[in-house]
Amino acid sequence: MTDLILALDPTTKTDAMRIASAAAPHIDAIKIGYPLILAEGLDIAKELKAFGLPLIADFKVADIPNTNQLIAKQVFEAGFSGIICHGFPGSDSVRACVKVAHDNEGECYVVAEMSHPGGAEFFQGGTAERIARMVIDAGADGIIAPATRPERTRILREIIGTRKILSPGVGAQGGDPDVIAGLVDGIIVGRAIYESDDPGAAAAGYASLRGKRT
Ligand code: 3DU
Repeated sequence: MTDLILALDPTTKTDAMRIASAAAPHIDAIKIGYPLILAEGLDIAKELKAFGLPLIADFKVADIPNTNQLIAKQVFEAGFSGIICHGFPGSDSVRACVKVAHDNEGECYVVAEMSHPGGAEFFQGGTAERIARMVIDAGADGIIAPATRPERTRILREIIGTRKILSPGVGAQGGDPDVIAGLVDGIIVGRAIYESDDPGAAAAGYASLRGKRT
């Protein structure tokens, strides 16, 4: 199954709720991060829970293990079902997030390689592959890998096996959903949905891709 995950990055509660409401019937999860949380506070998570969808906290947590676990506890207490952390701080930092996630029956995803052009500067050259291997050892639920570079995501799939891959970069960043959907477990789409005049129709436009991965 390939899920459609809405990256809900508008910075007002009014916009976030309007867009989430329109898109909800056509998506499988909502991902929020700093733009919305810094504008509206963590409590927005409780309101978004009303749509009955998994809620992923994209904080790209990247600190020492103790700070990571303090952050992760706040995330799951706020009602999230998943957290995204960075892998480069090391396996102990990742394990801290994984433990809190699993203690709360949630999931932890680790950024292996980023989707923007600069994402190729440091994550390539073997780093993303090492992070993906570490993710398996650390017991995390999956990785974040780029829709903008499907050839890289294909390599990471070979390493990660049946763990999940969630893939941002479709739409505004130029990633082709038809190419990536068959490779990953979830495509993450932000601006192509939330900047649309009709976010419901924009989300519905991805219907044929949901479930593409067998
Ligand atoms: O480019 P979009 O508007 O579709 O948004 C993509 C979302 O995914 C956005 O929230 C961004 O912070 C997140 N993301 C990436 O774009 C790339 C990554 O490597 C990791 C997360």
